[in-house]
Order: sequence, then structure tokens, then C-alpha cells
Amino acid sequence: MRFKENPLIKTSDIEPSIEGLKVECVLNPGVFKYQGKTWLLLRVAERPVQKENQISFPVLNGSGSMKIISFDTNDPDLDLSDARLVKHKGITYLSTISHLRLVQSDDGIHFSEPTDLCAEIHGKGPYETFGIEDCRVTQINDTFYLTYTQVSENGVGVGLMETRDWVHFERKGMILPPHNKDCSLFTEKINDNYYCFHRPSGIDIGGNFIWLASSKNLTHWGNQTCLIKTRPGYWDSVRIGAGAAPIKTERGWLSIYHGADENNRYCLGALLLDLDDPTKVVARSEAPIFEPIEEYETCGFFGNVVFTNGHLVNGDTISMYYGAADEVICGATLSISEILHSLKSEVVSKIITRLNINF
Ligand code: MAN
Repeated sequence: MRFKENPLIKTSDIEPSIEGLKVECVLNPGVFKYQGKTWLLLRVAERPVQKENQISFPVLNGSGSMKIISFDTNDPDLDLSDARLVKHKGITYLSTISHLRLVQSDDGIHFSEPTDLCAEIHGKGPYETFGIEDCRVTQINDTFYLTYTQVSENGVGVGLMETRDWVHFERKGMILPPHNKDCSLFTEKINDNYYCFHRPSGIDIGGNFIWLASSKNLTHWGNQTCLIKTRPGYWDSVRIGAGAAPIKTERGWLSIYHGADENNRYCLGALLLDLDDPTKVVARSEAPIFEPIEEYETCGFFGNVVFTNGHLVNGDTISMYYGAADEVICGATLSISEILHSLKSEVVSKIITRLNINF
């Protein structure tokens, strides 16, 4: 059920990080509990106020200073067909630059920026010159691990940071090289191994599938397993990626993932993995469990998108936070038991796919 207060956070609620930039999107928050409060680690996407007949966007250099790149919109070499991208003479840039911003709340609905913590995390070094995005926050013991998308002219990879106090951050660098994103860590070790979901992209062969990997130290990942693939003709036919850390249930590890189709419509589904051996897929949603329906989900910076990478769990209830139309942040509650009931076992799913039956 969607929060009746949606959207919870709009671009007008967030101050730009520096004068002269405009917040275009606030989206895809990581979520965690700390000191009794609910915290969101927002993705804030900014660019200069746009002038007529010009597209301009910021990029960082490796040492952190920002420059603005501009193109004439009549330039025949310019491709602006995807609002998220600026393509020019074979080079793809992002149309905005993102950083991460902390906000806190007592009730999980009304959020404000903290005054006593460094609330902003910006891209740093050569692999984050186009910004940092879509952070998953996983708490293991007393440490919070941040897995996030690093974007630069070198490609899109997964970075890791850790913190215990949200004041001091240790940057561990790129843990999964391009092209890779949508990485979330499991909340506990299984048989003495850490696990993560991630989403490498095949260029000519393969695709945008969800993979699982394990590690002894959270920085070196091996035992790569392709868990689930996109499904032709389905709502998740072109791109899939895991959301936040999976939820441990009696029936297995429950993960909420996003799937996009040929029209770039992003919905959410669920995946269930074996508790002791998460390389085994137990079940997967046939139909989406959450779809872009409300106006704030269908219309915006990039319409027809619901995208989640953060939630809190209380008993049977998941409080899910999500980016809507890549522009605003919303919340919804989902029932774990209802999701589990809705899942088809993988065996049944494979038979359905083979027989080409669509729901
Ligand atoms: C990609 C990512 C997300 C974004 C969706 C929808 O998967 O860049 O950040 O929300 O696309 O645009």
C-alpha cells in the first residue's frame, strides 16, 4: 500500500549542493535505522539551470573540482533521446551529476537533513567523475556498508564505502569493474562467506542479468553465479537488477528486484533463494508486485519508473522507499507473506516459459 503522503520528498525540498546548480531529481534512496531514527541516503541529481538551445551538465575532475560541459541543442552530432543521457560524437555523458545526501526522520514519513553530520557524499577520484548513484546500505554487526554505482568516462562500476558513525567513511574503491551496478550485500555470512547480488552487463553476448558472488572480505568477489535472466515477453524482458539487501524469511532469502521492458517501463518483482545455498533459485514473480501507476510514477524526469534500493522490515511488513519517475521519493508497505504467496516455484515458472504461457 502506497503512503498517502507520497511523494515524501520532492526536488523543491532539497537545496542544491552548490550555488548555480538545480536539483532535477531526488531518487533511489538507501535506507537504514540508526540511533532510533529512519535514515535515507538519497541520490540527488543536479545540473545548471538550462539555457535555451543549450544542454549543459557538470562533470568532476579526479581531484574533485567541477566543470560544466555545454552543447548547442542544434548540433547534429547530439543525441538527447534518453533524458538521462547526453550522447555526443560517440561519447556518452550523464545529463545530471548525482551525489548522496542523508536525511533523517522520526516517523519514516517526514524527513529533514541532519545538522550534526556531514550530510553529503560526493564523487571522488577518477572513477566517479560523472557522479555516484543508487546506494544500497547493509548493516553487518555495527558497520554500515554502502555499495553504490560509480560513473565516469571509464565506465559504470560498483564502489564500496563503510562507516560506523556516519561521520567517518572509509572508501574501499571499485569492487566490481564496468559494466556493473545494482550491488547489494546480504546482511549476514552464509557458511562463512559474504554474499552479494550484482548486475554485470554483457555487450554482444549475454545481457543484463542478476548475478550472485561470494567473498571472504567484502572486497574480492568470486564464485560468480548467474542467478536469473531477463524473460522475453515479460515485464522484466530487457534489464533486471537487485534492490536492497535480501530479507531472511523462513522460506528463503527474499529479494525485491526491478525489471524493465523494451519501453523502459520499470516494475518490481520478487525472487526467493535457498537459505543455505543462495545460488539456488526457489521461486520468482510471474507478474510484478509493484508497478508505476500513480501520476508521480508515470510522469516525471523519466516516466514509468518505480525503482527501489532501500527498505526496512518490521515483522511481516516491508516499508519500501522508492524513486518514482526518477524524480521524487515515495514509500509503500508490502506484506512478506503476501509476496511469498504470490511467488511461483522456479520449476513451475520454467514449464510456463517453455509452454510460452503469458499472464
Ligand atoms: C537505471 C538506473 C537507475 C534509474 C533507472 C530508471 O536502472 O540508472 O538509477 O532509476 O535506470 O531510469
